[in-house]
Amino acid sequence: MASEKKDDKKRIPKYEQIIAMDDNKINILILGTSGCGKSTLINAILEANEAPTGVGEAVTKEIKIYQNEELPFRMIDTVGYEYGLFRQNKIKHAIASFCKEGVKTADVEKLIHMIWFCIDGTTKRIDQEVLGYIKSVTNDWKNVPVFVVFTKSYSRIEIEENTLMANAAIEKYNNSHKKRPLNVKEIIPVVAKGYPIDDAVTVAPMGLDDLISKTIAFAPEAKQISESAIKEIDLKIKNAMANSLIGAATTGATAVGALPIPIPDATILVPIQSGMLRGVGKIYDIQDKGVANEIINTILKVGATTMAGKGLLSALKAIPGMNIAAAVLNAAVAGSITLAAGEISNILFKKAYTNEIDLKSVDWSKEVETLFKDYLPGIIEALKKLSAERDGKIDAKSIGEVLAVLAKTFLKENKGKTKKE
Ligand SMILES: Nc1nc2c(ncn2[C@@H]2O[C@H](COP(=O)(O)OP(=O)(O)OP(=O)(O)O)[C@@H](O)[C@H]2O)c(=O)[nH]1
Ligand SMILES: [Mg+2]
Repeated sequence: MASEKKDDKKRIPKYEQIIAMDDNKINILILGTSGCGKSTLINAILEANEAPTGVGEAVTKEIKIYQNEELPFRMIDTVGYEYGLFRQNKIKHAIASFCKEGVKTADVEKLIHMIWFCIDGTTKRIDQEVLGYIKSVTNDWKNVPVFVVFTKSYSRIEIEENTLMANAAIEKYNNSHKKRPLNVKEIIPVVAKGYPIDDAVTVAPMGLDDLISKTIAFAPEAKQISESAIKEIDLKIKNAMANSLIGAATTGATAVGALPIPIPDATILVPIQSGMLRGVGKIYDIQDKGVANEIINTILKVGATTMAGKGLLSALKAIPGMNIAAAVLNAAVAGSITLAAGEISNILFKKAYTNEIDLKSVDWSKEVETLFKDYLPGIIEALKKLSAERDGKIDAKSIGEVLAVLAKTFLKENKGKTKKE
């Protein structure tokens, strides 16, 4: 039982499963500079809902989740942004990885649906740098909706001025970041806690109801936006995992290929390559083992024949340095085929995972062939460049290094998407 549970945790959930786990609460990441009043706001909202105080569950020192039964949303409190590089990076990193964690661990309490970006209403400034901070910590949550919350909105004049200023600052930011603008939906002034002006006058709390009701009204849209972000993040994570597996197998195959042993290379490479391909299949949750095995065998077979048959081997042999030693050529062949095979499995299994293709009915053997023709010349081109840079003095190690860099390039190109032919 215990081991079952452990296995369950290790298994990467499908984004559809994550989305289906919906528990009707939305999660709000609360960001803002230090001392702007984030924690005070959270306390005020919890108390307005007659919740016991101190229900925060510490996730890290930097992040705490607050919730109660009545509220249809969770508030995720973060330590404020500060103008010191060291603290800033630490906080940035903690929040950015928190944002990914929900998808990685299928923890609904950690999926981000929207942001309350708190600004101290008395400071009368919004830095472009701070706006960039919101974007950078939520980099993966594309289009995450933002409510700007002006805390400490003690006076009417400030409220009016702040709203104008916020609109101008956001417009300026979005104009200079057209590709990744901030998706600001509301600007809401609040006073979370009474503010005594003198013995006789205290500014009463205000704006909390407005903030709560607008948040609740926006929840369905926020959920929809986050669903597409979840899918994208999930694919990014899987793509990164697949590529690190492919990179390692490529390096391994290159090294094995360079060994001066009198066994046909293909035989020694099969365990490395099929292990890699099975691993990629597992990452993309390919359930049908029969189909997966068939595809893996096809990839291995087609890889070897394409390399040999399409003039690629002779192209490889023609590269200065490759023909010096059989070991170098073998290393290049082994590494190239492994890398291409890995990338092909990454593309095919990813398409199956996102239901773009049905592995059972699609003519994937043809697709495998096409993909090999796409990938191998590029790989050979990279090796040619390496040889030219080093005046033909190349060895198995440098080949392994070049292929590893190439694997990373493919990772970027495939980033969360399937390659369009
Ligand atoms: N009277 C009054 N004081 C407030 C209000 N909001 C914040 N403050 C005060 O401002 C100070 C900072 O508030 P916090 O809620 O701790 O600020 P924070 O954003 O959580 O700060 P960090 O956790 O450092 O990021 C505290 O002394 C609060 O009492 C408010 O609405 N009314
Ligand atoms: Mg705080």
